[in-house]
Amino acid sequence: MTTRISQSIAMITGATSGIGKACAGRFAREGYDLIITGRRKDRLEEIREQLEYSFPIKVKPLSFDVRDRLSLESLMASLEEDWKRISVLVNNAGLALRLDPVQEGDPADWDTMIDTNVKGLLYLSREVSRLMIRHGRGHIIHIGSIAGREVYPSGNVYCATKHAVDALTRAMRIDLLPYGIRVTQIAPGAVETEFSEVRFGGDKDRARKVYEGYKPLSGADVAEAVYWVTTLPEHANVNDLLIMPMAQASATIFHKNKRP
Ligand code: NDP
Ligand code: 8X3
Repeated sequence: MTTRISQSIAMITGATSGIGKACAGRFAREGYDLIITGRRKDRLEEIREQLEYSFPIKVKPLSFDVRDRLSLESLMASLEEDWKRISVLVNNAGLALRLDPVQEGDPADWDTMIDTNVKGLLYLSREVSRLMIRHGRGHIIHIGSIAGREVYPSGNVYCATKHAVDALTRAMRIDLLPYGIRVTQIAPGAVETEFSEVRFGGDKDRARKVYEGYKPLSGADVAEAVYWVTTLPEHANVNDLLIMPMAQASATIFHKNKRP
């Protein structure tokens, strides 16, 4: 049976948590139907229930690992035609693992970061940009990072993946230019999500310290920027947007005192 859906569909990767989950809520508020992705099926299902209960929209959860190209391709191919009319893709799924100088780094962590943040983004962009070309419209938004502008001590491979996201944003903008597909990068500074907990292998205390003494961005702050770039007139595009907490001046310079 084909589900009847509206014309505006946003596909958001890494929607089970943090920035991606906030983006799902933000686009839902505007009446977008959503394809939400992530590996954690139970969370996707909860988010689907909650958003469909709160807003008059349809939500399709697609659970896959962005590193698994074959599953990703087959899931995308199996989407009903109506769901293939994706107008906004937010390439958000990503992670950092540990903070180690390169000589002490674990190549398995490097593989995970490169495969997720760079190759996963590419695999999905390839599939979705083809659909957007077929439908003659679209907007691809990459979640980059201040780590894609600067490097910081022991950030080596994570920073390299976000520099790659920056390069791919610019390269894809050129490739997709003839098709009227907008390509934007939103590059946040510190955002309080599960990011640091993941980076520090589940160490909640160490993760909490990253955000102590200042007010970090929230997922909702970033989602606001993501949604805003989609609202500009069709002839205008935000190529790149760096969004930081007021208390952060660069990757490593923070003004820390008591959290308001
Ligand atoms: P979270 O850890 O809260 O969310 C990360 C999301 O990515 C989860 O939904 C997770 O879903 C998904 N994900 C991770 N690996 C995979 C995978 N292999 N396959 C599919 N989905 C995956 O962190 P954030 O919300 O902070 O991170 C979102 C993006 O923002 C990342 O790209 C990150 O690099 C970037 N960023 C974060 C900043 C921050 O300070 N927090 C600052 C700048 C950029 P699941 O585990 O269910 O698969
Ligand atoms: C996440 C922010 O500064 O930890 O991209 O790299 S940072």
